[in-house]
Amino acid sequence: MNLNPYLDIAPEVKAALDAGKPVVALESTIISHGMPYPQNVETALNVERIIRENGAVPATIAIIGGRLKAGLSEEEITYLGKKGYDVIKASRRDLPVLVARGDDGATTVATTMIIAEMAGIRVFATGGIGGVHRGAETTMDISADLEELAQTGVLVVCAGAKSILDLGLTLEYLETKGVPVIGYQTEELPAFYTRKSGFSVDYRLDAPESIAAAFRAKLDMGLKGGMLVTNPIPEEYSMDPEVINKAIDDAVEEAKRLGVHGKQTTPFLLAKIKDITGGDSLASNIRLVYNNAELAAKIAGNLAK
Ligand code: PSU
Ligand code: MN
Repeated sequence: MNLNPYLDIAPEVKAALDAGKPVVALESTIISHGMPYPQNVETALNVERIIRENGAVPATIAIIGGRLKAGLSEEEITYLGKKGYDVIKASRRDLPVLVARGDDGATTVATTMIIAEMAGIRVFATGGIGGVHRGAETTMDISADLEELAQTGVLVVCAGAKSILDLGLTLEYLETKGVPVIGYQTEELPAFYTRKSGFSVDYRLDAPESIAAAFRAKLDMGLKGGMLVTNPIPEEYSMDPEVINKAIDDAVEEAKRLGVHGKQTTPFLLAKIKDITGGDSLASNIRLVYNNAELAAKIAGNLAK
């Protein structure tokens, strides 16, 4: 099973996969670049606990000392959380050099999907994916996450897309690439901090079983690529749309003014939004990740049946 010479699957994860038990992959850029220390480490460990409570085995993914890791220890998660921005944010294009020079890397959605697939893990929970940025018609800033969803067979549970992205263009891109966008108990694409965006998902599915069945069909047909499941933030943790949209607009404006670009854009915007909202956005972000972990574990449980 573990055929890739660069891949280390943690013993617990390997045992679960060999036994056909449910496993849920988790990314590490959300730890190093998505949240500040110590909330990042606390959240990452809680997410693992929630996945266990819902009957699956968590596999947090990262690159450590040039090794592709599927399943991290608490020490490794703490290490990445403390190192923060000093860990290289690793998307698909970063893998060759980081592995060859024995470096550490925090995996984005794209890289987590790649390593999950290598390990044989089919379900992945996160907060938000990268997408087509606002202004992409001139900057060409389109996340490699979208191309990965087009080609790698992993189901990703997220809380929709936040309006640091152009939601309309992100959906168009996913449509072109043949990626199904599923709304869990919703017809409307959730907007991360809020439950509504004004955009429609492709299909509303109301049960983890139905989502697992759709993904199973995709795998069985040999259709390349993943599936995006969008899960609205629970009402009680969602933010006032006016407050959060103003914060996002201001953050995007500031990024433009400072000339922030490339891989710095998403982490810059997340940190700025957190500052502007006085930490309220971070609290919501943490809650929606927990909510996604629970749903992903249930989907993985059904997929393993
Ligand atoms: N959105 C979030 N939190 C995150 C990210 C996105 O709400 O932590 C991270 C994820 O790791 C995602 C990456 O894969 O940012 C996208 O970066 P880019 O846009 O540079 O591809
Ligand atoms: Mn980008």
